[in-house]
Amino acid sequence: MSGTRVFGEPIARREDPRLLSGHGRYVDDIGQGALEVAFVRSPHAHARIAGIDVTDALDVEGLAAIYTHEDLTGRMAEPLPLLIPHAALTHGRTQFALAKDEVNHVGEPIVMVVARDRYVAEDACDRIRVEYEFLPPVVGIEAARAAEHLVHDDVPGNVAAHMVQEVGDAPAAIAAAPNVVTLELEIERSASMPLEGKGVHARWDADDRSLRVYTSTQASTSVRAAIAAKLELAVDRVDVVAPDVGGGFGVKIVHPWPEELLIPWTAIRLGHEVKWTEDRREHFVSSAHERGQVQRIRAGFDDDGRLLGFEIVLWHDNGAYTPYGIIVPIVTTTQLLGPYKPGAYRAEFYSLYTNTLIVTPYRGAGRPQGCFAMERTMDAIAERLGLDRTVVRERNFIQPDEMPYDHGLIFQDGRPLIYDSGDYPAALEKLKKLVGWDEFEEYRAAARAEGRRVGIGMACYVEGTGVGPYEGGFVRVEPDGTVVVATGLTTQGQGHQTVFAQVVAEELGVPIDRVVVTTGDTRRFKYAVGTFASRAAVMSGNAVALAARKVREKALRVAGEALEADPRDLEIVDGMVQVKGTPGADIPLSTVAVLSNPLRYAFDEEAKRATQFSAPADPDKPPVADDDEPGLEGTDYYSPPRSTFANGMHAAIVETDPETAEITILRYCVVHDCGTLINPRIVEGQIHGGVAQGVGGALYERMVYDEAGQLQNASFMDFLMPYATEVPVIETDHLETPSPLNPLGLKGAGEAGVIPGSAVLASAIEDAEGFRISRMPISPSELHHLRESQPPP
Ligand code: MCN
Repeated sequence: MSGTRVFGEPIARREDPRLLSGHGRYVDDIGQGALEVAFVRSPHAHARIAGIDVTDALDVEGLAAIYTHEDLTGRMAEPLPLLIPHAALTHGRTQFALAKDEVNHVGEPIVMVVARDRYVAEDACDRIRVEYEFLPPVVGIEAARAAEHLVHDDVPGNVAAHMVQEVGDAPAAIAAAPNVVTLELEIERSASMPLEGKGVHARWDADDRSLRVYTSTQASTSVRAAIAAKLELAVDRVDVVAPDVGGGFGVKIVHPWPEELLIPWTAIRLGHEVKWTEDRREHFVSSAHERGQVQRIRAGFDDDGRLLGFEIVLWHDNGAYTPYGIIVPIVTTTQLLGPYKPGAYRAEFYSLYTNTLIVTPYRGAGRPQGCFAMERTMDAIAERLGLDRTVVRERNFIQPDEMPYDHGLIFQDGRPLIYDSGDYPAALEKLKKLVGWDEFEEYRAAARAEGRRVGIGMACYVEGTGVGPYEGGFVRVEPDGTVVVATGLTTQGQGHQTVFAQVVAEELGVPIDRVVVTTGDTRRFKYAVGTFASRAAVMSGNAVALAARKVREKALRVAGEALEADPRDLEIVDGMVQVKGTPGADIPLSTVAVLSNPLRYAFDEEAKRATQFSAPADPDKPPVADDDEPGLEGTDYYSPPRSTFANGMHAAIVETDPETAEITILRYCVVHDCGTLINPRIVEGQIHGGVAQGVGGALYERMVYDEAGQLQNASFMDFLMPYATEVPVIETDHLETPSPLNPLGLKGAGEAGVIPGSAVLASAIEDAEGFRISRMPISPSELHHLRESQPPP
């Protein structure tokens, strides 16, 4: 597409032809001559390592090296860093890159084998004997709470963190309320399944003493900092590149993974390229999970359904270690408030160790659990008072004229929890219209007459997006007219090559097909935070816009000198800098780039001809000020005052089979507000992907551990994900309330679709069945058992 009006247009993703035709370049496509790594990982959930015997593996042909914890030196021998410390995390624990004395979950790496290829490495792994002394495993929240056994000897009660946040006196408000509901809820442990697992490739240049690492990550700059620190190298000597990344969904945030340190460490040691590619079973047992939470809620409300006090205690399963701190339960307890005023509020959580895989934020990151808590409560209040579920919600909404709305709590980023903007009543109206809420009873009656069981449900959410501290953007106009854009955060399928090009094309007034975007490459942009928490649009979107504005300003100044015009009289249209209202008085932006580069000008006859009319004194010297910095380029950073809060509402109509209890989604409607839209098509794609994961989390996906801590469904044969056939057609409507916090008015969109999945489907199934749904996911057989356990009417 050409033309310069591209911001806000639903243009197709520019990266797709390349990716969809198999021309993506992933870590495993890099370094075909590299040595390859396989790991001996713990087959036990909890054990002491009594000995490791590698003798039988040593004569495997093609073996390059075998390493255990004893071989690790310097800071590599220390535990991995704890990324987000928090005062409430009194007992944070991280693992060693290779287990030292003890293993705490199935899949924990113990021995690293490097060989000619992966086959040889795996064969050698098979010959290594690890002697274990078994310890009792702690599996699941109940066992962790009972604390009959401990995951870490020095962590009493298995409690990594205990935290309370409150505003007002919720217990007193609830005690005084005329109506109270209590709920016991559970969301099971699950995980994201990116098409591409993790992968790392490292090359050490001994002459240059520099390291180049390719890794499938969401945060290449963090990986770079971690490698430099752990391997005791100057940051300047390390480059980390995230090439094409086949999905991340949060699981690739943790930096560094053991493998992200071990592969570069080995490459330096062996003086050879080394790589490792995670296989699917490794992804199941040694990447990261999330979701698992048990919640107890009490809510007090008046006779109109308005909340007077809300109290939640939750137990969060954080797995064996806490590399990512307690971010997930903090997100749950600060974002479950949704679009509502809760009255007095008290949230308390326990983050518990179990002998299962670690937890890192998975798309939604604690919000699906929070949304489930609040939205189940809203439905329970409606049921208790015999009110329509939309009416109860509406009565509790924060109103548009109450924005900005300060909850009096501290958000996950340590700043006050203040909603910046949103119009929840308008969104609800749109949703009711879209799904036909008011006509549903008619539809239900007709369905009932045919012996069908149908239900409608809804759920709302508010999502803090665009967390800081900063993100940067670089923009340069090349002498051939190409506009090079770089930002340091990474891309895993969000369409950043398209949206950042849209932003810059719009700001600079150039055709979008002249704009080329690079992300996630520390060679191109050094300082960045990463792609998570739906922050790229807000952070890098605004950063590249600010950088482009700098470039535009300079372009107008330089062109003004060349055209002998006041920059204020100039505009850039379709790549031409022109004097407003004076046809013919123009100069291509590419020529302005040449003028900004005196050396290049000296060799550019065309540029000289183009600027002849300004009669330069020296024909080899561009007609621009001597003291201007060379180059038509600019760098800028965007740092938000605080997070911006996107919001949305989903409604679903389901049918449950009266005999088989099969659950079918008949309709799925979304109203979403992420402020100004850069690209509505991409946002809808993001919502669709999120809804698919929300449907998965509500009806299919869970991690099934047995009592010994063995993951029973660690393959795609047993871990059920929705196919396209199970994902409903998603009907979407947008509302755009721009954020007042950033120049482009953006809020994030990347996680929205997944957040209300369990809440909305529980609401709809409950409506179809007439009894409370308290635990998700729910399968047909579980629904059947629930039916059987209901008291007779
Ligand atoms: N966008 C827009 N207008 C807005 C807001 C967003 O056009 N007002 C566009 C953005 O420019 C971007 C996309 O929508 O192209 C998502 O934007 P944003 O909300 O900023 O989210 P991020 O780009 O930071 O992506 C992170 C987010 C998260 S946290 C997870 S998890 C997730 C997700 O994105 N993982 C994904 N979407 C994913 N999509 C794919 N294909 N793969 C993943 O791993």
